[in-house]
Amino acid sequence: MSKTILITGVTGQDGSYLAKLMLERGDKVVGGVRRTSSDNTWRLAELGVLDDVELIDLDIAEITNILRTIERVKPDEIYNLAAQSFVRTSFDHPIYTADIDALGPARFLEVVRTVNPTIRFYQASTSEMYGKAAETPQSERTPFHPRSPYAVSKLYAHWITINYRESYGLHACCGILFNHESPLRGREFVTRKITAGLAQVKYGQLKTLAFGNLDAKRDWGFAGEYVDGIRRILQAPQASDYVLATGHAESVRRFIELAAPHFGFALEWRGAGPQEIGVDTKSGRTLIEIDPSHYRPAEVDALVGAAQKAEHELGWRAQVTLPDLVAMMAEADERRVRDGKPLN
Ligand code: NAP
Ligand code: G4F
Repeated sequence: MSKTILITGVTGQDGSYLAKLMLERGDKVVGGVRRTSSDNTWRLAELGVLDDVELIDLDIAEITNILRTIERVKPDEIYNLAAQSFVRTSFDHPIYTADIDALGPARFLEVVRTVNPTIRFYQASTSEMYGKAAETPQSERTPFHPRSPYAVSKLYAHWITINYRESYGLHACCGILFNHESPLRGREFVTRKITAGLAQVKYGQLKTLAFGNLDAKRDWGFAGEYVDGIRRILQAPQASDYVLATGHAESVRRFIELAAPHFGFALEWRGAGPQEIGVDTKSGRTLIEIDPSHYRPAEVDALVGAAQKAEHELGWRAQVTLPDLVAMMAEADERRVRDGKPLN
């Protein structure tokens, strides 16, 4: 039976892929968009679903906006993907980040409890909550040690979601998702910064790229298949929380090494620390530099997830490997730059 799905953050990477998936399944998709002065629906357009999603004005900072939206839309399921999602920015805007990332979900839960407690609610939790990780790999049972205002805010959201489930019986679930990327990833995140940046260097639009900590390790998967995991989490008969991850981690350095050949570069690292550079040995040009302003006040050194619970209970497993993901992103950015299309 067709359902009505409300997705917050529908203009983001995951929101766009999830909207497409739900539409393909025959559901009605209502997407929340916050008021901005420029159009940011390019991801929905690139996936070919812009005309099929009902876009509504929804800022999760505003509880009356949430209340009226839920009363009017009458969703069967809510996927709360909206967030100030950039970890580095959260150090400069900790209070704002808490307002959106911690209190935003709390506002939703309070409205759901009041208006219609049968609505299913999904909260976008994050592997960043493990931070200075107590064990490797990280599962649903691993203790949390958040290392940024973003992660601290998301940890509040995680526990308030569980609290409303335990206190009021809401069907409220958290997906603890490890990093997932795609050609639709925002350009401030390191993977897309690498593929879009190398494309621009290749076509002479940029001279060099500057990065922070090249040795941080992340468990990178493909967003297009993680949204199916998100959907499955909310369909399980018993509300619970699940890790979604590939189970493999690589460094930022390795991601750059995998991407460089797609643009015809033969990369070699020279020097160490903030003086380290990445050189294209074919041309002798410096492609990569270190800019310490990209270092974080507190770093998350390495994350790798154990998604066995999702595999056993939901039948979900990550399939796309890191080399395939890098190739997909590199090809998309090469095409955009070569054809003079916006990188967004
Ligand atoms: P994203 O591309 O940054 O998208 C975030 C979305 O939230 C955008 O649509 C943004 O709108 C919207 N938003 C921000 N503030 C809002 C507000 N006050 N009211 C309403 N909407 C607002 O993030 P993503 O990668 O798709 O991630 C989706 C969710 O999963 C986020 O909650 C993120 O923290 C979480 N998460 C992501 C990952 C990952 O690796 N991608 C991993 C774990 C968890 P604009 O378009 O106007 O900016
Ligand atoms: O790509 P990032 O900015 O992603 P980060 O911090 O892991 O956060 C992303 O994944 C989380 C899931 O674990 C989400 F919850 C969150 O919303 C977001 O989607 O940085 C990855 C790593 C970091 O260790 C960072 O220090 O890359 C390192 N890095 C090195 N140089 C850089 C850069 N990150 C960025 N963004 N830019 C750099 O120049």
